[in-house]
Amino acid sequence: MSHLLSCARPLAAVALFSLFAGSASAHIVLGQKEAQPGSYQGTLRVGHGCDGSATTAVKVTIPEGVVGVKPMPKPGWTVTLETGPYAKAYPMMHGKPATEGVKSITWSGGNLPDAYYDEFVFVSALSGDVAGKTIYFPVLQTCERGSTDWAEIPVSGQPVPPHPAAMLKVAQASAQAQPAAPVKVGDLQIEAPWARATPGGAKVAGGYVRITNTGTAADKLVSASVDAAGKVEVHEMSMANGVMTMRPLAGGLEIAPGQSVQLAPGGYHLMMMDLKAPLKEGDKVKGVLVFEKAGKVDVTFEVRGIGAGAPMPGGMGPAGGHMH
Ligand SMILES: [Cu+2]
Repeated sequence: MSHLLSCARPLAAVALFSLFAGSASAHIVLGQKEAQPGSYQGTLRVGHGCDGSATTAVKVTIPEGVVGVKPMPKPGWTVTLETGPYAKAYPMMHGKPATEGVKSITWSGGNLPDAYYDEFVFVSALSGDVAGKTIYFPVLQTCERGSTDWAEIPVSGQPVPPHPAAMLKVAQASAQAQPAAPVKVGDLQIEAPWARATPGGAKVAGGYVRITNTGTAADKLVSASVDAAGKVEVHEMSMANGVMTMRPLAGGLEIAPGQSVQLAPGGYHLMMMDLKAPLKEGDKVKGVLVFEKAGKVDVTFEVRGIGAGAPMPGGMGPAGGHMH
C-alpha cells in the first residue's frame, strides 16, 4: 500500500485510503462469524483506532438470547461488567435456568495504538432463541481522541453501513433434535433421511435413510436422485483383501417384507456424486427415491456435520475412495 500511495497523486491517495477504511477488514468484527447453538467463544478483532488515535476502551453489548457470558481478563486492561435481567428465562445445560446475566463488557484503561491489532475475548452460550438467526453485537470503541460506535445493523439488499455492529450467524439447532415424520409410500415407510456435510469442497457425499417394508411382498430401491447432485448411486460396502471398498449395488437394494433396511455410514448408502455445491450442516437436500413397486417418493435429506453417524469401519483405507 505504501508503494501505491507513493506512486499515486495526493487526491487519488486520499480516495484509495478512504476505500480501505470502509472495507470489511477495517471494521470491528467477531473472529468466528458462524456458530452452532451452544457454547460460543467470541473474539472481537480490533484492527485500528479512531482516525489514527489509539484505542483506550472497547465496550461490547450482548444481544438478548446470548447467555452465560464471561469475559477473558486482559493484561493491561480493566474489565467492567454490566448485568441485568434477561427478557425471559433460558434453560441452561448445567443448573437452573438463567434469568439474568451480563448485558455488556467493557475493557478499559489500556492503550492499543492505531498501528497495532488486538483481540478482546468472551465466552457465552447461544440459546435456542437465536438459532437460525443472524445476531449483532454493537461495539463502542473509545480512543484517546474521539470514539466510534459500531452499532449499525445491516439491512439485506442494501450496502453495508459505515459502522456495522459485529455480526454472528447462528445455525439451526442440530437435525438430530427434530427428526422428520416418517414418509409412507405404498407398503414402505421412509425414515430419517440425512446426508453428511462436505467440508473442504468434496464432490461426493453419503446419503442415509431407514426403509421399512410393512407389506407382504419384497420391494427394491432401484435408484435415487437429489437436486444437489449430478448423479446418485446406491452403494454397498464390502471387504476385499482386508480393505473396505464400495461399489454400486447391481439390481437395486431389496427390502424384504417385514424388514427394515438401514442405510448408514459403513454400510449401504446413497452415493451423491458431482455435487453442485458443498453440503453444509443444517442444509436440507431434496431428493427422490425410486422403488420397483412402490414407485417414486420425495424425501428431504437433513445435512449433518462431518462427525455424524457411526464411526468408519476398521480397515477402510484410501482404497475406499471417499470418506463415509
Ligand atoms: Cu459410495
